[in-house]
Amino acid sequence: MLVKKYLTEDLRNSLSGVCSKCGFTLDDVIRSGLENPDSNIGAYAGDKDCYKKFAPLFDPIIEDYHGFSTGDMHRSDFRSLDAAGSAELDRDEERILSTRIRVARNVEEFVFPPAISTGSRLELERRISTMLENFEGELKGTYHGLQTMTDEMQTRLVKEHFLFKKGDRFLEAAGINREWPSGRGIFYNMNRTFLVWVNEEDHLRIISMEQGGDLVSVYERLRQAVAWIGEQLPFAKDDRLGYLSSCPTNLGTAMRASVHVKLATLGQRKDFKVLCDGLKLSVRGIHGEHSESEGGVWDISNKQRLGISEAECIEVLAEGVAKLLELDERG
Ligand code: ADP
Ligand code: CIR
Repeated sequence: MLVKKYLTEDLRNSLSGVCSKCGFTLDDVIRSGLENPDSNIGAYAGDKDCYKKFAPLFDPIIEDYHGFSTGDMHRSDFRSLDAAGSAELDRDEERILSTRIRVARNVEEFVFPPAISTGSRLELERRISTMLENFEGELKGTYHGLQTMTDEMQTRLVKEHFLFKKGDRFLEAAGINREWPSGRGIFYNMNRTFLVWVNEEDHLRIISMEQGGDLVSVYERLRQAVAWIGEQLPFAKDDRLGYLSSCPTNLGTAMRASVHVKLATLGQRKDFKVLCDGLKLSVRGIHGEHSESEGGVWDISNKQRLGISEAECIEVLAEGVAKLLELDERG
């Protein structure tokens, strides 16, 4: 756990008594790690100010996870992708089953989910859902609040990879699940290729996904939707750290581009995760974070989100997955 690695006794003493603008203390920041000793990171920010006030803890964590040091500046470059460029993936749908790209966003004028009040969460839900329901064309869709959704529908949406799961213990300990399910929900278009999670780990998780391995198509849909949403709801952003998220792993581009890929042979190797780490890729199971693989299918995504551009996140994924497929074939 990175909190354990970097929170020395001296640092703990120097940060005790420190409080962010929203009232977050060191105990609040590290509660998830304390309650879940198997955490990878163990820290969450209650607001933008946490990344400043608790920088002596966040900075080494950020450097360890993203390879981004205190002298570095993040530059977003959510430019269009060239279909003939290095973002092309194998189109064999037997191997690349589906592609999903999401970005996390928080709205500038509200504190982050670990610290948000009940009233503000509801106000935000109202503003976001009203805004989303103005989408036209391919992105046109409907907002479904969790509170009025049947259990059957919720279970089905989770199983089909569209909706977040209930009761994540890491988020629970961070205070993110308070008053669940009030103020949470999901927006999606008719084809379920464009989705927005509202008030889960971040105010917004903006998602584009589809079957197969067409990274460019998924990326372009997301790029347009994010630009449109950002015009209406200014996002929390920092000159050095880029877009700000509750969890330090999502800073910068806040982008996780993933494929569900079948690696029947390679996935069984003991050094599979180490090999992926070397390719700057993260490995998750078939139902997302903290889940297992099924039938040799893995969720492979870019690990680094900060200090590289959006386009580079996609290139890292495309190159890494091509390498994994090649190694899998060799057996
Ligand atoms: P996040 O990506 O927002 O960090 P998770 O790892 O929990 O969150 O994943 C959320 C959901 O998205 C899960 O149901 C997961 O299976 C699904 N998912 C992720 N990548 C893909 C993909 N490439 N194809 C289909 N579903 C995916
Ligand atoms: C943890 O610390 O493990 C959780 N809070 C999730 C952190 C982000 N996910 C990850 O590194 N795989």
